[in-house]
Amino acid sequence: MTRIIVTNDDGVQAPGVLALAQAMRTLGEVHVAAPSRNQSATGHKKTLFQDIQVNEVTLADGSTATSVDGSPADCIALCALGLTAWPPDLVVSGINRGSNMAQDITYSGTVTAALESAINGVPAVAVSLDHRDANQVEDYAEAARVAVEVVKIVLQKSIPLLTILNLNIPNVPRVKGIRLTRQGVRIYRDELHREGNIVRIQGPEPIGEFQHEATDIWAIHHGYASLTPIHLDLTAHHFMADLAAWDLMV
Ligand SMILES: [Mn+2]
Repeated sequence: MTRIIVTNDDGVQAPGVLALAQAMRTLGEVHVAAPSRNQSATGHKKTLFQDIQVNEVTLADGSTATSVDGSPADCIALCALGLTAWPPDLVVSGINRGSNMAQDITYSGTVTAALESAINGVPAVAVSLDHRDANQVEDYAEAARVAVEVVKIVLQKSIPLLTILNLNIPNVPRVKGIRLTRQGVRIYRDELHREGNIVRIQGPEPIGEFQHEATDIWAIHHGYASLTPIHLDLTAHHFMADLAAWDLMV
């Protein structure tokens, strides 16, 4: 029996994780272990030297889930340490409310939960639904359908060590198809809002490399699902030769 652990960063009661768990149940046995609260943009946070509360909770469809008062990566780290039966065949993280493309992946709890799984030797897929228009309802059904198609193949193949798949889906009734992409570049337009001693980061949606067809951003903006393999080796291999030419002496 295929075993899948489902997690997210929007919190255990978010609609996206329920949609993902229900979709993954068509492929195997699913255990949901997700943060008790919204942990979006907490990055690869690991809670050390601190107590973490864990509770069994009931989701909207009556199924049970493990609620962890920690980060998305904590959920997976705790599972890997024996909170649940480990290893599963796969960890799937999402469906996130909002895309995780370009540099977003370093902020994303959705992606970093998947990376934590890769650190613990289990292949993982991060799934995010692009959602830029606040007036538009997010539709997790199509994202769940695409996730099932990707996960079906992942369960038959193998992913290299310390590597995950980052899947983004546009908020459309039907995607045009799936594109294999590279991580694009986003330009954030954050602004500092200040009232006395209180500051807040906010601003319009980032802009990005719409013109580069090979990128995740291009695919999403053109109605395609985007699949990017990403890995934990952050070494800038393309800079190694130039750096060597610096003739550093110590
Ligand atoms: Mn999120």
